[in-house]
Formats: sequence, C-alpha cells, structure tokens
Amino acid sequence: MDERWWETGVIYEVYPRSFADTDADGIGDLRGVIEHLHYIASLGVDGIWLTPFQPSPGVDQGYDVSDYCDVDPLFGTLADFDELLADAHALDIRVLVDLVPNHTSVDNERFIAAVAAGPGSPERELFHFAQGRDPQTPPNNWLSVFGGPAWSRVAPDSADDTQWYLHLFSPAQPDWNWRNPAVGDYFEGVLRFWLDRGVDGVRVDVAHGLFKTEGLPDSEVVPTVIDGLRSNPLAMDQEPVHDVYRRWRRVAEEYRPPRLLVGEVNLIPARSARYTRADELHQTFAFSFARLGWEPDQWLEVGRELDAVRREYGASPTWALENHDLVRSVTRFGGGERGLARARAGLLSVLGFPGGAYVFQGQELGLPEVDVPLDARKDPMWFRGGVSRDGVRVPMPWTRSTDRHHGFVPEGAVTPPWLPTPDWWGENAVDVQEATDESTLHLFRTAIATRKRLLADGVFAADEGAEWSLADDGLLVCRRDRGAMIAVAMGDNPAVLPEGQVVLASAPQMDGRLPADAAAWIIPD
Ligand code: TEU
Repeated sequence: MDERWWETGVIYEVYPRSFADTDADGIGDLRGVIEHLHYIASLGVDGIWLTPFQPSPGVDQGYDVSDYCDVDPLFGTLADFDELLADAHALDIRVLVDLVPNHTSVDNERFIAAVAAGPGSPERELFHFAQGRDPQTPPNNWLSVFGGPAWSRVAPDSADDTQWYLHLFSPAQPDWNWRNPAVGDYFEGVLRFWLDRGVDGVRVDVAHGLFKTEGLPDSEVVPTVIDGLRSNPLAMDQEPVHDVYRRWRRVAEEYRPPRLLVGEVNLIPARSARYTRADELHQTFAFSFARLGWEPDQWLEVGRELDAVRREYGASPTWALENHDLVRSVTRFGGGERGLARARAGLLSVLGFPGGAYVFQGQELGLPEVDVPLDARKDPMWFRGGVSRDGVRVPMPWTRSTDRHHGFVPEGAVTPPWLPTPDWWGENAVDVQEATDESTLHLFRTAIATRKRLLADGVFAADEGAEWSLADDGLLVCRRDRGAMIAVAMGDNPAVLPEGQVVLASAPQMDGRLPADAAAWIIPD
C-alpha cells in the first residue's frame, strides 16, 4: 500500500480495557489484543487505533495519563506492546496510539512536583495555577466538559496555598500550560518515543484544546459536553495550537514511511478543516457527521459542508459513526431491528463515502448501547455531568455462551468484567455472527473487501469529492466524483435507486427498490 494509505484506509478503534482480558483481572489488556489480531486481520481493516494503555490512575479510564512513555501494568509491559506492534505489522495491520496532550493526571510526577513547589514556582508554570477571586471562588467562570467548575483548589484546607488549577475535564486531569515552551518540547519527546518504537501514527486527544486565551478571562459561553460541537471559545481552538501540529507534522515526515497524525477536533467542519491544512494534521474525524441521528436533511447538509471544506482546504473527510465516547449507532438510530438496519446502512455509508473511515470495536457486530446499571457505572462524566459513556464500552462478546463472560475473561477467572454485560449480550457474539451470512459481521467483511476491490479497480479513488442530493422519497445519494454512488433510503418507504449496478447493499432489494433504512453501493453501467 502506498505511503498515504490512510486517505482510503479503514481503521478499527480498539478500546483495550474492553477487548479481551488474559490475566483474569476483569480488564482487557495488550495480550488480549495480541491474541485477537487474527480476528482484526480477518475484518480486512488497514490499522488499529489503541486508546490509552499508559500508566494512569484510571479516573477517566486511561485518559488521565500519568506517564506518557510506558505501559500501565494493568495492560501489560512495553515488551507486550512491542510484540503487539510486531505481530500486527506481520499481518499488515498498522498501529496508532493515543496521545493526550491537553491534560495529564494528578499522578504525573511533574504535577506532583508543581503542587509541592508551591505558588510562584517554575514547576507551577507547566500547568495553569491561579489565585481564585476569593478562597471559595475560582479564577474564572469556565465549566469543565464533564460538568462542574473547570477549577479545583490545590489544597482546599490550606491557608498558605490558596491557588486553583485548571482542568477542562475531571479534577484528576490538570491542563498543561502550552504557552510554556517546555511543554511543547516535552511532547515532541513523547511523540518521538512512540514513533521511534515503530507506531504508524498517533490519534491526538482533544487536539483543538491545548492553548487557552491569554489571561484566562471569563467566557460568555461555557457549554458542557451535552452541547456537542459547541465549546468554550476561550478554552479551545486558539490560533497558536496550529504551530504545534506544524511542528509534529515535520516530525512525522522525518520517518519512513511518514507517520499519520489524526486529530480529535470536535468542531464544525469550517473550523476543524483548518487543522488539516497541508502542513498540519493529516486527518480529523468528521464529528459533525459522527454525532448525527437518522436525519436525512442533516446528512445532506453535513455531507455538503464536508465537501466544501475539502475543496477549500484539501481536507478529505474522515468518517466515523462510533467511538468510545458516542452512543452506539444502533441505539442512536432508533434501537431494535430498525436501529440495527439503519446502523448497517450507516456502516456501508462510512465505508462508501469518499475518504478514510474509523470504526469502533463492536460496530462490526451491530452492538447496541447497553443501559449499564447505575451502581456499575464508571465514567467520570456520569458522576460530574450526568451523561454516561459506559454503555458503549461494555466488553466485547466473543462467544454466545456465557462461559468466561462470553469469552472476555480467561479460563478460571473469578473477577467479573469491569463493566457488566447484559443477559442478552451473547446474541450478538462473534461466534454467532461468524456462522451466518446474514450477520452484520459478514456485511462488514464484505464491505471492506468490496471497498478494496473498487479501490484497486479505480472505481473508488483517494481525493475524490462527492455531490450530495436528497430525493423526495428520502433517498440520500452521495455521488462520488468518479460516478460511484452511495444511496441511503432514509424515508419511510422503499426508494427507487439510480441506474447502475448494485455492488453491495445492507438489505435485499424489493421489486427493484431499496427498502427503507438500507444503503446500497451503485456503480454506473
Ligand atoms: O474526548 C474529548 C471530548 O471532548 C469528550 O468529552 C467528548 O466530547 C465526549 O466524550 C463526547 O461524548 C476525549 C476522549 O475521547 C474521552 O474519552 C476523554 O474522556 C476526554 O478526551 C478527556 O481526555
């Protein structure tokens, strides 16, 4: 595959904690990924993105990283990671790791040293420490994305140290002060550490964060996570952040082959596209699409917007419908049979629209969101903001049988999985779906294989744009520049397909029509 493989690549997001447990602690680990690499290879994907496995107290399930250049014993060792990388490469699977530069963990040695060094020390300049308006009132009115104030007192009971520290996420995740050049130098080292180890790229967490408006003034808009793409304009998307990605891009290009930088930039297309200018990140996830429900007008609008910014910035869309933060598409699209039919159509959509695509573990099985019992929830966003992401993170069902918690834990394990699985979990298991051509897993594998064939034949190509339309009967059509069409029946009734050869469909046609809630790939005769 060529050096810019990601432009048409499909990447499978692995959330190691919930993938496969081999050491019987109820938590998935790197060896669990190693043991299932053949499964991943069988999907036909080009790479995996591993969410954080670095040392962490685990308050935000690993996104509170305390040591950026090691492996948490919970997940294994650096030697396990090297083995995973070598085995993946042997199977032609590329590996991306997650880099979390906006914030760290209160357990990071630099933060511990900063707290100990006291107000006014150079150690505190690595973070955002500030005096409150008074001992009970934080320095400004910003809210944390997870709910509640974005500031906590360093030592709530101390009369000497009355400073607060900024955390856009949980209080366990202090934000770095990127205006201090030492932070930029430090992260270049972290980036090189993983690239030198041989990883094929990094996914950058909250990539539009990092820099805050100088002086940290009050903001008129202090939205929380429920506001989706809206974010505190003073805390995110600040101009100097682009220099960070220019610097990282130069680093990525030093390697052979060049490494991939993909950013989690949760902004509207016109803003996120600026992060993929020619000398910055290679990709940003198309969040404005990823968050949509089954809403044809919005698919049309967002599809057109993404195409417009592609033309303006050369920012080819990077499609996704699911990740470890979003509600499963089956559930978001209405749940039950209908939600599943739509999620299958959604899968064909993201794999058919021009650009790269990311899928989340379990999406290939059409897993629905789980309503995790209140007393079993672990997400800090649930405790602070009342929104739980636990339901998308329930461990993978490998087998129908409930033995070994559907194959998630090893033989003889007594510790249950870190999140409980519901009674019906086995219905969606991998072994059930391997046994039938009707399954979502089968559809997924077929779609990837078809995509590869169409790419090889030049029917699909990198750098293609698309024209988007929506017919009165609810048929959404994304017509790729070279003529192939991705049609999605989003109305209430079966829809008449455009002329051409149907090479793939998520449901059988009825009297030459595509049933509602289905998608098809059509190539012109
Ligand atoms: O997510 C960043 C982020 O903005 C999330 O709060 C997102 O908007 C929300 O989860 C959507 O429902 C990243 C990680 O993907 C997430 O898991 C972490 O909790 C967060 O950063 C903090 O590191």
